[in-house]
Amino acid sequence: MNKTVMRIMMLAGWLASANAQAIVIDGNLAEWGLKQTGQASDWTPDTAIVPSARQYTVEDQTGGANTRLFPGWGGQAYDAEALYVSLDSNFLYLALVTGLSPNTPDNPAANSYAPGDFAIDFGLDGSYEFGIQTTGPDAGKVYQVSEWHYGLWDVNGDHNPANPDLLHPTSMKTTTQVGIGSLVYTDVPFTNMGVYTSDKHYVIEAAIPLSSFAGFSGKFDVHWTMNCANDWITADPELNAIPEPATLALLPLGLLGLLALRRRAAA
Ligand SMILES: [Ca+2]
Ligand SMILES: [Ca+2]
Ligand SMILES: [Ca+2]
Ligand SMILES: [Ca+2]
Repeated sequence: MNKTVMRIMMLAGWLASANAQAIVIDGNLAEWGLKQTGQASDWTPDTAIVPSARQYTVEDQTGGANTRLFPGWGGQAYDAEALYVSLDSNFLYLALVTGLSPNTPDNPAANSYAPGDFAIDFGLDGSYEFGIQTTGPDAGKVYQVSEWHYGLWDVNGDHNPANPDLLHPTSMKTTTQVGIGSLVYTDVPFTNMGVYTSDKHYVIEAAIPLSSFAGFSGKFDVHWTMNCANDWITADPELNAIPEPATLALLPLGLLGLLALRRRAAA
């Protein structure tokens, strides 16, 4: 093996390892730096994984069904508690902690609402172009979304299902699938995260290929709520450059071209 080939292989290996964060999609958030010690600091992520404060939000609340979360009620059972976003050159990683069990029935007549989907707004302009399914057999699939379902509350936070706040989409209505990631929504709760030590928490952890968002780049907003939109949570990654798939595809060709030139020069 000549030196040029060796160098290119080393470069390829470095590129691969630079992409490989230690995030495993298993519903355990220890590698994000999150803890279960009964302290407020349990919610603070590792800055190596979540480098910017804009990439995560913590809104841990507590209380029974009559506790207001804003805009709606529901207490811990409907609490959207924390959302964390991490990116490398190939994947968008999401970690959500919530009091909402994935098995919560969707039965508005009984005042029960199932989890919604992740919604992604490129350009931070209030239009959510993409969604990630969080429950059921299609969990982890990524869709371009032309219509969303919405919750029970209007822009003033008043109960008004006929005129819901469009900035807080709940689940996807009309879609075209554009990608598939991996997603785990744990159904066995844990306790002792944060200061409300007996409250039960569930986790959604996901890895979504950036190729799903072909043609879109720039700043974006990740949003999640449940089907009533009683409590919602967002994070706004600062990263400006979601690489265009074309750029990624050209990279190996560029390396091959370099190799060919070197060979010709050596001959
Ligand atoms: Ca994990
Ligand atoms: Ca909350
Ligand atoms: Ca909570
Ligand atoms: Ca948008």
